[in-house]
Amino acid sequence: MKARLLLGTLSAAGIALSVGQMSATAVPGDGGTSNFLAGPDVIVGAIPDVASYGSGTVGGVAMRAYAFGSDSCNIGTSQLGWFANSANHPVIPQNAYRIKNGRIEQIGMSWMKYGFCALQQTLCGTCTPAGSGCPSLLGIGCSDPYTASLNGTQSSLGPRSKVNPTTGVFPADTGTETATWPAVSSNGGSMARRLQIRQDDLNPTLNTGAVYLAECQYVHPEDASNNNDNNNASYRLFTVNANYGITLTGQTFQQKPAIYHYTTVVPTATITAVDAADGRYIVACNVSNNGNGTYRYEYAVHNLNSDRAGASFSVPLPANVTITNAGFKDIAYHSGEAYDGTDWTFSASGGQAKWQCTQTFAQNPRANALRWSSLYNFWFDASVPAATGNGSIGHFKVAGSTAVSMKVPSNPCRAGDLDCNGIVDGADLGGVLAAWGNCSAPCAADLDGNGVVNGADLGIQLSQWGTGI
Ligand SMILES: [Ca+2]
Ligand SMILES: [Ca+2]
Ligand SMILES: [Ca+2]
Ligand SMILES: [Ca+2]
Repeated sequence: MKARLLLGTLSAAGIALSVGQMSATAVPGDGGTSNFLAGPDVIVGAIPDVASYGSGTVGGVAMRAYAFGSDSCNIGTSQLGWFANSANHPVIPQNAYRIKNGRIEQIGMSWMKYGFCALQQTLCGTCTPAGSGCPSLLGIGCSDPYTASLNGTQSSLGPRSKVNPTTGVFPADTGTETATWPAVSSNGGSMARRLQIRQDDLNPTLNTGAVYLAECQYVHPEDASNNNDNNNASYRLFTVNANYGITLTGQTFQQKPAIYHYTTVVPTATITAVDAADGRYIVACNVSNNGNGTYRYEYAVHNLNSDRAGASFSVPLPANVTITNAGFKDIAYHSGEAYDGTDWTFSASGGQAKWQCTQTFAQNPRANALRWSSLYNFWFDASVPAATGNGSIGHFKVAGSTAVSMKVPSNPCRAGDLDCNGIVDGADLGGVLAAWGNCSAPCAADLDGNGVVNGADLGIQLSQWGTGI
């Protein structure tokens, strides 16, 4: 279990400024999610460039492969290990997301780049070098660049399943270890291990108005053991041209994953960071009026670094709320990463709408859990507008769940609807008339709560007559 010291948005921004992150391609800020900076603390300072590896067919689907560069910084107070072919260096996954039609979804993921030695540069301000050349430590305040071509080098990309994202522990990438990884040649060729995105998810004619986001994350055992691992993802916007060329645009948003950009594009959305016992989830939610008596509920759940992972997502559901058009979207692992991809099932009963992984950890440790550095979508239409309530992320590797404050369907039972069926009608009127006169609490018909059922209560009820809302 981790104890985390959370800083407010203002103080976190102040720290970012103090370490000089106002460079040309970097802006400070983490939405208040960063930790105290004692010990080594690696972040992604910038996502400077992109490499393209053409197209291929994976599982019968036209796919494109890319890699993003990543400049990391040690903004902590001690040096960070960067020993090649050991268990003490960063591992670096990349992701791509798209915000379109009110939804943010993950459209791509890569394997993890295994780090090796660190240059001692100054992207994030004053650097105290850990040595000359490319030593096996990243000095305090120093930065280390990995170009896109390095992050796209297939031989130094390993499976995500090899790391515990909570502790940052992974096996050393010795020759013996890397020989166990699924081979490039039989798992996608030039597409293998790299950031794969479906061609249709990028095609400009199919994605008018889409906003695209590149994300890089560093995982490191020393950063994690010092509880500095909630600021390890950064993102940057990109555009796509008709030839599937990618251009990075604007500044790198440091120390927060791409899901934080959702509210920029969808201003009515809310974002909530919640810490499970072993790691952090970020939940985005937006509710919009469909204009036909129903409301669209959109949820995106991002697992930043929980090894226990998510096995279900549930939303409380008051009686008499009608749910339609429920949906789910995950992201496919690839290149021989041995995770199942079966979509979660949906049910609406027993007071909750719930999506659930089809297998438990005991049944299949490789089942389709919501694992670290990935984002799944959940949505439905409901017959009522939103209220604030608690959703729940059920855990995969252990029992239990984590509550999330978010928008949920409101209770349709309003004043005068004595039988709470969503409509005020003669049945409810009968209830008020039957209770006419003195009425001691609890008395459902005493709508203004003054101890007597009379014309005032009747007036309230008549004002609510019909289906309301
Ligand atoms: Ca960190
Ligand atoms: Ca799936
Ligand atoms: Ca009623
Ligand atoms: Ca009354």
